[in-house]
Amino acid sequence: NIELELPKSGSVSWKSPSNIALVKYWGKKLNQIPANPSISLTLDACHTKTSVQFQEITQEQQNFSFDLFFEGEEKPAFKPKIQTFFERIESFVPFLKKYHFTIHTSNSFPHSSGIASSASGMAALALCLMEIEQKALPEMTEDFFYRKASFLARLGSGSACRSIRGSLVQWGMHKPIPESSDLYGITYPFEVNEVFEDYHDTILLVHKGQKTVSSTVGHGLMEGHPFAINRFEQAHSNLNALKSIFAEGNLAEFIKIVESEALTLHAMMMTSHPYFLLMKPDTLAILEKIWNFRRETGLHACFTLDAGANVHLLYPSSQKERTIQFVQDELVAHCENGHYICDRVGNGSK
Ligand code: 2P0
Repeated sequence: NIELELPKSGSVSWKSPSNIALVKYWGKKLNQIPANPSISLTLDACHTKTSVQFQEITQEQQNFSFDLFFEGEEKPAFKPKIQTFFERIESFVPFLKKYHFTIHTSNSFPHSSGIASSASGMAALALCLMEIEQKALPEMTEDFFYRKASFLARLGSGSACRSIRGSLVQWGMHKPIPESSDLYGITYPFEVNEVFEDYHDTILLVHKGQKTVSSTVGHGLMEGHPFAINRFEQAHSNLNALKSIFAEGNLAEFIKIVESEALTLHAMMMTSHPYFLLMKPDTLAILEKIWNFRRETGLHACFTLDAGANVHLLYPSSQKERTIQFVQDELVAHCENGHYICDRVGNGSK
């Protein structure tokens, strides 16, 4: 209930990366509470840049006041998502109705490349709002700043709470990690072998169009799903198993968990009611080729999948040359217009 001393106007901007989950968030409860814990690698090249100009409005209006520009153009179609976000966070951001906001946002990855911008976009917007709050409360700690940014981002899009900081982020209550929370992401608190510090993710763009079923709908279909309880338990046990794998840099065991998580995510989609399928024939062809490549070379390339047809090819930086050669020789043919994006683990938002 403190009266904040806020500036009349100003401008803030943040750049937030995308992230790729190793243990997947799939299923949620009310208020963006995840049904199971997840963990992700923060990316670097795939990011959203957002700037927010704020101008005090004299009369408090009935509704939120904002304009939204995406890559320079006004985008009314994107406004409802921001409107919903503002409604969800209103009670935590008391100045939200005191300003008119002009939001400019752009992505480093091509629009409709099949790479979701909700994680990076909501993270960047949440950080912009936190920076405005910080102007009124300059004594807030860095820890509080980032934790609340993650908390707000979660209310925009669940996975966005993992896009605030790097490089391995865990979200969702998990007993062996006492500091873990359903409300925000935390930097993974246990030992992480240096091999993961510069892990690479080459994103193979199999299908750039709109998905047939949104993630939000997919999450909803986990309610009453015949395999839900087992799946949620499995996420906990995979997170447990990853502890020594991260510490030791045991890539063979890492691959088993990461690929199984990706396939389980899609198995959940295929066995929900109604059932649906987001992989394409080229997705499966790529997975087969990755398995062959690994068998033939003994290298550690593995895949993971998001809620879509694109494939994330993960590998240690020391194996980059040979793996990129493989991508060019064998996988590019399965990508729409031959497109793929070379990304790697990053340090979080700036
Ligand atoms: C994840 N995904 O852990 C999982 C795996 C996609 C596949 O979180 O409804 O956009 O906004 O909370 O975060 C995508 O779902 O869903 C997602 P909402 P979100 O990354």
